Amino acid sequence: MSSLPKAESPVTQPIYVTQPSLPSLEAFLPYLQEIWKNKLLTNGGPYHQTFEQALCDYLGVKHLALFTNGTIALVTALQALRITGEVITTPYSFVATAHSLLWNGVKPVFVDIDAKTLNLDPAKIEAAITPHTTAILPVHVYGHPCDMEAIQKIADNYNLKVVYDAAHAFGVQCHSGSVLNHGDLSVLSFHATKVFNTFEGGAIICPDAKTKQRIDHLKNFGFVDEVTVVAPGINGKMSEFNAAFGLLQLQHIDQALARRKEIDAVYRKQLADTKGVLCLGDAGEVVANYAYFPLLVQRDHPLSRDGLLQKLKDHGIFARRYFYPLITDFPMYRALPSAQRENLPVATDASAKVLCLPIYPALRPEEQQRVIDIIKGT
Ligand code: T4K
Repeated sequence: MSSLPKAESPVTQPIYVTQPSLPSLEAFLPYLQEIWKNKLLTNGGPYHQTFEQALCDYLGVKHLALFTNGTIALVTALQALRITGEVITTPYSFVATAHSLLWNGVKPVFVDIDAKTLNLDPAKIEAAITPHTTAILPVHVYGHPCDMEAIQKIADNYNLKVVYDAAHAFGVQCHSGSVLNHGDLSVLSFHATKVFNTFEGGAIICPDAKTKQRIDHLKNFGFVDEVTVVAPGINGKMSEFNAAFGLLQLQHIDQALARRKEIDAVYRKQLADTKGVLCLGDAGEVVANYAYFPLLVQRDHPLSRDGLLQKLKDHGIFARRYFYPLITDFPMYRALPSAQRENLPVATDASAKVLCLPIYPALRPEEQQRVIDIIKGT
């Protein structure tokens, strides 16, 4: 008996939560030829320089330092500001957020999130501040901006630094322009799964040239010149391959964001009256990036969150539980007093309900409809 599909049954591809947008291979070839010609593969080559400037222009920021990935950028951002002691952060994020604190020998203090945005709740920050607190590390989860005004007010009152994990927030704008201009530093990720990708990559947005210079030294082992090392820096440099790819990707980003917006609108429209599911609203951003589509599966849905996840999987659709487990459930964090579930009821609840649905430019309308039909139980 043959296990091949019958001729009339369509062969369906798996549908992942995301898929990187890629330009045509032919379009990338001239960039590769240039790299081959220059023989400059990394350490701040010509593409690196051009890409930094192009990103500043596109994002509406003054200074930006490219990195090999978002995690090393986060670690370096904290190092650059000489953060020590305790830092207030969210349990509802990718584990790299809290890991960046441990890599700096800093103790994370977890604070619960806001039920509407799933971002760090500013109303709960003050109670967690101790004489050892030096900074706040909030995350613009799913690209929805934090309440940056409230966070900055607290930081100013207590003389704390603010480093935003903006891994999801490429291109997001609030009333005052790019969200990336808030806080002391913001950190982007250009990982393959992000709205804008350079295979792997990341960046720190810096408020001034002096801070950028310090960060540039730190990402190059601490070298200031050939014979001077000023700090125990790391190798966080972006290669010419990734920078060249990023430059090419920038040409297509607006188109990609527009397609994401359409997909987001279809989900919202079709799922609005569906029993047992809630679509997360925006957080007041003026320009969104539709990086993720989080759905909160309620108790009155015929299936549990994990039941729905499995049903989708059975149909070749790979939704993801971003963010389950909570960071505070991982062994290196769970013994901390702030990691206890009683301290984090909103995050615990969201983590049990969330399911991120497929959203990426190449998602075809009929594929999206399949996802919707399964959720609606039709
Ligand atoms: N802060 C926050 C808030 C973050 O979300 C992240 C990263 C960071 C910091 C750290 O930034 P980086 O150091 O990564 O630059 C993914 C990503 O690896 C991670 O970058 C991301 N957050 C996190 C939310 O998601 P996984 O383990 O879920 O990825 P994975 O490999 O299961 O991929 C998900 C789906 O995407 C796959 O099922 C298929 C598709 N995919 C993935 C890759 C890698 C592709 O189609 N092509 C690909 O190349 O962590």
